[in-house]
Formats: sequence, structure tokens, C-alpha cells
Amino acid sequence: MEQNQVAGSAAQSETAAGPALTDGFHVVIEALKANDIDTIFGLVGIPITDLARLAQAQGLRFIGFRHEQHAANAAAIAGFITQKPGIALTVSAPGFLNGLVALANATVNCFPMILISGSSEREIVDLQQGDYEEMDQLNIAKPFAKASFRVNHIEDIGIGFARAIRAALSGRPGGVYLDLPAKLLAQTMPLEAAKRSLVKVVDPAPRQIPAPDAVARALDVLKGSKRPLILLGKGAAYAQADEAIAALIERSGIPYLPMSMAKGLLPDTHPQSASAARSFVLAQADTVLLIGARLNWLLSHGKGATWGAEEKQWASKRFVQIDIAATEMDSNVPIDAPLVGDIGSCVEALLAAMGGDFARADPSWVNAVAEKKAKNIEKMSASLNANPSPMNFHSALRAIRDVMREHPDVYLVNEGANTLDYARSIIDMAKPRKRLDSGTRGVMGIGMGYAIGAAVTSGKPVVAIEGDSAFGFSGMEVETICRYNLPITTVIFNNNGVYRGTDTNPTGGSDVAPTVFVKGARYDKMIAAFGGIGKHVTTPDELAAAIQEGIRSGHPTLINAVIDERAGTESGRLTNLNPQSGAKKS
Ligand code: ADP
Ligand code: TZD
Repeated sequence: MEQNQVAGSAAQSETAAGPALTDGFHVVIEALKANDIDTIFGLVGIPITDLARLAQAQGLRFIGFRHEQHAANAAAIAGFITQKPGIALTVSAPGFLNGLVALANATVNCFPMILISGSSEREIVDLQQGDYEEMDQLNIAKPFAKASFRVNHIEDIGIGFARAIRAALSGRPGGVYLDLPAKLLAQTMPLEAAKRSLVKVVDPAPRQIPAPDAVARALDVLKGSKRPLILLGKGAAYAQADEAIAALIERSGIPYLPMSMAKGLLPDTHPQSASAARSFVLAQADTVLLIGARLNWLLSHGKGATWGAEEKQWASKRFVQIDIAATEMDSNVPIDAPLVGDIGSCVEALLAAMGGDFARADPSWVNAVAEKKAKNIEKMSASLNANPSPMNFHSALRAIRDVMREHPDVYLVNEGANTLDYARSIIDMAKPRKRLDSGTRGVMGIGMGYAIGAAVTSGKPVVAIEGDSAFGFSGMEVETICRYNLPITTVIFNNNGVYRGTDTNPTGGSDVAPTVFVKGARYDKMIAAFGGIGKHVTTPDELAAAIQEGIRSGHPTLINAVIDERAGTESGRLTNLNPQSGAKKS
């Protein structure tokens, strides 16, 4: 209450005692406002409750969560969608640690965000004397963040925020930790000096123009190619260079493959999309242009059978790579033509250098890709159009696909194992930055945080397609969704367990197998507890109708979709990474 009065007393008017003063709480809020930041995702407690109250009083939006991980995930995805750093606010020690998981995830995924945590007294922390929620947060955050800062004096708040914003946005974006000791928030300084101490960051993500010789080299490599392929990653989606990327693809005639969060950069129905011939193009291409995609595990490190090479061997391919991080070059395989710069500038430079007489991709290659694609789509259609009872992943996703086609503006959040793998290939995206998923780490738990972040940031409807296990990581946030009446429809693919629900305990003991959940759980009843709309569906038609209704209503909806517990595979498409199955193979 005492702190509330400090925070609430704004700038005191000038008195005989001296100039008008302000405090750390106000300067923090002003530092955010000066940089057009209008939303904070967080969870309150000492010492930041008053900061949250003041933010709201000053016209910022404060979205309160039930767990800090989801608040910070919301901030991270807001950063991805808007190119402004998403802001997460937590209390010290445990709150900070809960948020740290999402900060690490943002950094790995190259999403700009700032995790702001209150912290306890430095003197006590440094002597480890056991303060309330004592923890050396700054040092703990360092390995998980792109940068970490602490502000000790009220005069430095403006500069502290400027450094945090620049670190989050410039070059390769990432997560930043900003430590605000409780004492800082209570410090005071003259109001006029405080105003002068604020920094409006100018050009926080400066363009990085590629060198002309690097552009010429890249073009030479592409010109020498018979079977070129363009690979779009989520960096390409983040860069918001949509038109230039579409122009490059369409003028060159080169088939392209979007990574999952790059889907929709061009509509997935685009004739040059090679998604349905993924294995074929990765193995057969002789030259690959990577745009904002890393050759990490998601691309089999550019090696081995996926790339048409012997196990663990580099493929005999030439690589051109566009990335803002020079150190990304040669990370897994040699890059013949590194093009270092921001994606917009690099793609525009390539387009300019191509001129009007750039020969389009060889028709025999383009036709071979198209043929393969047609064959695979035909093969897939049998399983998509079947109507088994209970539903399996295919029939349920066919129903969702058909609904989503009518709603190109709806965001799609997606996590799970089979639920993720199948939804990625079955549901087409029509617009950029609409598909938000488990990302670089294949992490579970992003679901409700990303859904809330996307809904709050865009005001648009969101459909979250969740494995029943995946949903459990952030499920309590359905209360948050109901509290703010967000237009989020969550679909739970309920197959009674992690991956599948059919495992048994080999000892015959009373404990269920490690992957099994309560059978026939009714997740729809959870949302009903908070006033949302719960639906229980068992057929594709019921599922389609429930999603339509959810999207159209604009109200929080949760659909418990019963999926055959025998459907799917252990670990989805990552079965080969399980030590057991790996051992069996070799
Ligand atoms: P995906 O998982 O979709 O393959 P990654 O997250 O592995 O994508 O790769 C994204 C890459 O994009 C990162 O290497 C990052 O440095 C790069 N990147 C992000 N934003 C930009 C940008 N504006 N310009 C250039 N490169 C960028
Ligand atoms: N914990 C975290 C934070 N991330 C993870 N990826 C995992 C655990 C391991 N894991 C996966 O990789 S997928 C998954 C787990 C627990 C859940 C799969 O079950 P599901 O999906 O019900 O969500 P499907 O669609 O039924 O396979």
C-alpha cells in the first residue's frame, strides 16, 4: 500500500521544498511509452504490482497471466508478429525463473522480447544473506538471453531501456533480460531531468546492406544451377519483406519450400510451392538458396539422406545463404555464397542484379517437381478423405483445413507431436506470419501464451490446435483467455495421452504407462468453469461446425475433439531421434 502511494502520487507539484519530483515507477512507464510500447504481459507481486497498476493507469495495456512462462511466450510472439520487442514483467526469483524458459525460447527462435523482472536488494543478494526471493538474476539470465542489463539508478532508466530495445531488435533479434531492483523503482529525481533522461530509440533495427561482390557471387551460383531450390525460414517471415521475396520467387521461377513458420509468406497453394514434394526437392536440388533459415536439426544439418547424400556426409550441393548473422555461415556445411545483411536489402539487391534477362528455372526441373507434388497430393488424399470412427489426425485436420480456408486472417497456433506434424502439412496458410508453432526447439507449452499474444496484438481470431499433452503445459491460461474475452478457439486433439493413449504398464501394476492420461477426459468442461464455450465433438462434421462457431462468435471456445487413441506414432515424426529406436536401427 505504501508503494502504491508512491506510484500513485505521480509527479508531485513544485513546492517550497524544491522542484517537482518523479519516481522510478513513472520513469519506467515513460521509457516504454517513449518507444511506442503499449502492452505489457505479466504476473504481479512484490515489487512490480504497482508498476503494473501504474502502467494501466497511464493507458498501457497490462495482460495478467496465471504463470510467467506464458506471459513471456505471449511477449515473444508479439515481438515476432510486430517487429517491436514484446514486454514481459515478472516478480523476482521464482517469477523470473518461470519467465526465463520463455526468454530462452525467444532467443533461440530469434524473436525480440524483453523480460523485465523485479529483483531484491543487491547488498543482500551479493552477500547471500537470504533476502525475500533472493537470486542473482542478472547472471542467471546471461546464457539464455541475447543481452542482459541491470539499471541501478533512476537517471539510467532511459538508457537502460534504449540498450534493451536495441539489443532485442538489431541484427539477429532475440530475448533480452532487464533487471529492475525494487529500490530503483522507489528512487526519485526531478521531473524535468527525468523527462530529459528518456531515450526514443532511433532506427532500432538498422538495415544491413549486403556487399555488391557478395550479391554478384550469389547470383553467379544461382545462374550456374540446373535444379535450384529456395528455402524460406521464419527469419524471412519476421523480416516483413513479403513483396520482395514473392518477386524473387516468381521472377526466377524457382521452386520454394517454406519452413513451418514461413508458411503463408506466399500462399501455400502457390504453384511454385514444393511443400508436397519436400523429400524430393531436398534430395534432388543442386543449389539451395536459404533465406532466414538455419541448417539446424530441422533441416538435418544439410547432411545425409535427406539431402541425397551418404549418412552424415555433406550433400554435393551448392548453398547460397541470406542471413543477418555472419556467424551463421558454414555452421553445418560450407556456404558457397554467403549473403550477409537484412533479408529485405539482400533480396532487393538480388532482384536488382538479376535485371530483366534472368533465365527462369529449367522447365524440366520445374515439371519434375510439379509431377512429384501431384503424385504425393493424390496419395495423401485417400487418407485425408477417409472417415474412420473414431476420428484420426487426418480426418480431423481435413475438417479444420476446410474451415481455415474460409478464414485466411485467422492465426493458427500449433503444438503437439503428431498434432504438430500433421497439421503443418495438411493445413495451408494463405498469409504471412499467421502460423505460430513449437519452433526451433520443438517445445511444448507455447500454446496458450502464443494464442493470447497473437490475439491481443492483432485483435484477430486465433485457432490453437493442441495435442492433449501439449495443451496441459499452458492449459490454466484458458482463464486468462476468458478474463479478457479473447477470440481464441482452442481445439484439443484428445487421444488419451502423450503421443498416443494405448501404452500399458508391463508389470501389470496399478500405475498407468508413462505416456497415458485419464481416459475420456473432458477438457471442454475446463473452459466452462470460467464462462467460456466448451464443445465435445467426435466427428469431423461436428468439429468443423464447432470451429466455425468459435471463430464467428469471437468468444473463448474450447473444443474437446476425440481422436482414436491408436492413431499417430510415438514422438510424431521424430521417432528416429528416440535412443531406443535409434539403437534398434543401427
Ligand atoms: P526456421 O526454423 O524457420 O528454419 P530459423 O529460426 O532457423 O528459421 O532461422 C531464422 C534465421 O533468420 C536466423 O538465422 C536469423 O539470424 C535470421 N534472421 C532473422 N531476422 C532476419 C532479418 N531481418 N534479416 C536477415 N536474417 C534474419
Ligand atoms: N517437454 C517440453 C517442454 N517440450 C517437449 N517437446 C517435451 C516435453 C517432449 N514432448 C514432445 O516432444 S511432444 C510431447 C512431449 C511431451 C507431447 C506429445 O503429445 P500430444 O501430441 O498429446 O501433445 P500428439 O499429437 O497426441 O502426438
